[in-house]
Amino acid sequence: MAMNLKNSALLIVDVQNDFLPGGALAVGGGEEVIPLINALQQHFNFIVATQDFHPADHGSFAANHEGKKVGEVIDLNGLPQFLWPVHCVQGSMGVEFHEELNPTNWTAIFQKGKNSEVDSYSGFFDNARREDTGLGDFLQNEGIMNVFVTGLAQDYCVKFTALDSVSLGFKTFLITDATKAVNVNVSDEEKALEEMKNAGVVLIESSAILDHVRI
Ligand code: VGL
Ligand code: ZN
Repeated sequence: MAMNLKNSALLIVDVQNDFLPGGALAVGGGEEVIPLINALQQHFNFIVATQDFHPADHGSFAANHEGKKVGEVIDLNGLPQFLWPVHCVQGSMGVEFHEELNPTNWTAIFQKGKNSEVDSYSGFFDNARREDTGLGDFLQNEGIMNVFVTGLAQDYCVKFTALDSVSLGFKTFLITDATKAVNVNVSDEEKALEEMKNAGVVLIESSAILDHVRI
């Protein structure tokens, strides 16, 4: 019998083909989070997914800046922008959620990165904090107080989603084994953990939820 965590939401960040092995921006070991996230879903009655959802002309793609390569940093409308390979383009296979990820109990999907002029790592706001996806109000209106973050990539979209979640007043948990980092630099994962911890994100392992089956 599954325990349902009251006033709690499971947030599944960007578990999309392009962030998984064979994808355009594959996160090493990314596929390992899928069975864990599916198991975790049994313990939540409120589940929300985010989806990186770029137009083909998105400003975060190196290919859209003449002479620029993946890994270079440019100024994109006033913000430093790390340049990525073309990924999660609307209408492509890469933008789709992995077929083994179970979407049957999702309450909503929040798409981000739709504005070509600004990147959007967090599921709540774009990187300039100008536009809001509506996720924060949605969770608040549903009486959610605790947010459990999982998915890809730990050092980008997961981190910024967790930090924004804290800043909006949600008690925020990172389920550390249900996320994987890109690690553009070797220590990015460690740094991201520190940053989240320092901001007030509580780090837990999936076993804390999965082994607690009393109702
Ligand atoms: C992501 C880089 C670019 C992510 C999205 O989902 O972590 N990373 N776009
Ligand atoms: Zn992206």
